[in-house]
Amino acid sequence: MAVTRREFIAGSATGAAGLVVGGVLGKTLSDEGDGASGPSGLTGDANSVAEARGLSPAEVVQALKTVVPPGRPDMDEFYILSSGGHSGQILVMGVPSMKIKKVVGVFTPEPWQGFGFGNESDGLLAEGTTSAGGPSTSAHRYLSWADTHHPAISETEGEYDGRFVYINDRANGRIAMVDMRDFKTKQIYDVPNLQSSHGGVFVTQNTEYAHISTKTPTLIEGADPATSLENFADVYRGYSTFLAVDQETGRFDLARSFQVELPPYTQDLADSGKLVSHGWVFLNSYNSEMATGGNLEGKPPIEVGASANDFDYMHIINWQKAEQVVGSRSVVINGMRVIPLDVAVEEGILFLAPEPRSPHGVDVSPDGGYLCVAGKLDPYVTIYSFEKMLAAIEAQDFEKRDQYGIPVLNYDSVVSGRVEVGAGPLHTQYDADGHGYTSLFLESAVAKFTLGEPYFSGDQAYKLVDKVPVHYNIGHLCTMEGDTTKPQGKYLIALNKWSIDRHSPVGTLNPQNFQLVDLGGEVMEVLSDTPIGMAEPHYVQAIRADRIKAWDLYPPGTNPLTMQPDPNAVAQGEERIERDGNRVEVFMSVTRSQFKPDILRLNQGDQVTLHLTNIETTPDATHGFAIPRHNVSVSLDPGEYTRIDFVADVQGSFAMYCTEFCSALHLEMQGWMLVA
Ligand code: K7E
Ligand code: CUA
Repeated sequence: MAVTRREFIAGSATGAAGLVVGGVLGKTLSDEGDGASGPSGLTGDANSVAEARGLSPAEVVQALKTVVPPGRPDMDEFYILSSGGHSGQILVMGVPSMKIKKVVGVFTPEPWQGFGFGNESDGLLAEGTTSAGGPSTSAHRYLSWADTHHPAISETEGEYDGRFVYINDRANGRIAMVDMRDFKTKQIYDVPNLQSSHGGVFVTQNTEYAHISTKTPTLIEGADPATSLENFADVYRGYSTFLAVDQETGRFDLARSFQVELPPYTQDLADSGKLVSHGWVFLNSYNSEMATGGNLEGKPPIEVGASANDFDYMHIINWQKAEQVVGSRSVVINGMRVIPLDVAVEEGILFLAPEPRSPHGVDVSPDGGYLCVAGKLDPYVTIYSFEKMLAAIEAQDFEKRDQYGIPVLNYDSVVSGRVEVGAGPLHTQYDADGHGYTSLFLESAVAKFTLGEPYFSGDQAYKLVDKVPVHYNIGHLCTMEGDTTKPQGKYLIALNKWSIDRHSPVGTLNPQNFQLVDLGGEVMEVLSDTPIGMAEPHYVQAIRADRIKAWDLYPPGTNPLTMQPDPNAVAQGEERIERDGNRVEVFMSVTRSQFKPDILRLNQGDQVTLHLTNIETTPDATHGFAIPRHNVSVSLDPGEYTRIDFVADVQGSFAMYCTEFCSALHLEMQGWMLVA
């Protein structure tokens, strides 16, 4: 029998996120029944509004759990940093509101941030294109798109510390670093020996390293591409890359970085050990068959070939050991120190463990003791024990060696439990109480299960305890800080690939659908749907809002690329134009509501450098700077310095202007560039 809305308000609804709604709400709402009305045309108290909008009691509770009222930003307890998929960017959103706070330009030009339109970010994008694999073959000067997949927030003791975030480019084997003080990209690194990368991105427990590995194996230097697929096992290799992190700047210290050579099994998702498993990393692979396709050449397609064996291999890498031997036993390939496969085996750096065929996620539990592997084609989550792995390694409990001589640990010796969760399991995250949450792609659901000791024992361990449907085709999921040593529980976000009927129609390309799921109650409950209208996000990490220490102003004259005052920045009164032959340097200040100088007199062919400094000291007093027909659009936050280089090769009069509506006289914030 349906509960009327009035009964709901008077009665009591309990729910999750630890909220109890009932008497108090009923009283407050009734007491406020003063007939206030707004432009929506809705009048009366909360009961009447709920009734007029046709909201069920459950929907009212869902809304109350997620609403962030005007002026109460602190009610978003968490930030999520989401990959922007093939937009190449990062999305920043609030939880539980699920409102988008920012799109961060990472690998793709982002005009509103002036990213890739004439300021130094152009250089950043170009630098991220040429260090490996040769220059871009596209018409652009640089690769101007990417497929961002896996963000990795920096960690201290296995907890997010809110300093940096790393993210990979699935398409081109690159990795970027974003500084969380200003949420801007500082470095893009085109990783040598990686043509593409997928799920192998994470940081080690204290951000000693940012890790990125190959997806599709790379053709080794000098091998003939034409015959390479016939000799696949010999001429292709995977690489596990450890990029040492400079703790001050978050940048990669390439002199201390290295790779471990891997067999060409198509390494996929990966995770870092933590606490008891600190010092180790774990990578799945899904094509130990080394199938290469050829469906028009009379061979099975890759999807069939890669699923022939019952088992694939988890790669178990001891990076602390690798760190010790890299100085003496590595070779340099394309500028990167590489520990060859045979050395990795000899030194006890690399082991394999069988895993049910075509695995997807491998996710380390908060205590570091378990690894949950989800099987894609297998309805189970297979739970490995790190302790058992160590014991098997020590006892040389190997079932065989693979064709490259890598020891394969005995499956039965390292698996501690299996849980049947449902169809198409992909990724697992955790709460603080020993539960795993696994996304079920084929079933469009999230399954919740229990881990073993020390969390659950006897019958209670390795049990499916709850399941909630999601809409639809979930890929990753994310519990709050759920891949760290300190999961926060509370909410889960389902990253759904399909949305069909969940949003108003916007044409034939549907948005992805983020669903917020409440973890606070007896059973999981979906609270909201959020369309992501700009990309297909893959992984998301959720960090407690109070861990973010973002700046609201730059110190005067800061160059965001260095985060230091730039020698070419100006203070008020230092504005000038310096000419030396056809070299022209302009030192311009930018403030409400003028550019100074506001007239640039140039000769055709002049080589021009504009040094722009926003001299504002008021938060949010951002200005833009655009030159028509020159593809120049920069954004200058208060205190920010940037630089633009170009050749004034077109005669004419060009009206420069500010692109941010910064003041009442914003339209007057303009100037002239005269090229004669
Ligand atoms: Cu499963 Cu790129 Cu992490 Cu997508 S990957 S789902
Ligand atoms: Cu500055 Cu508009």
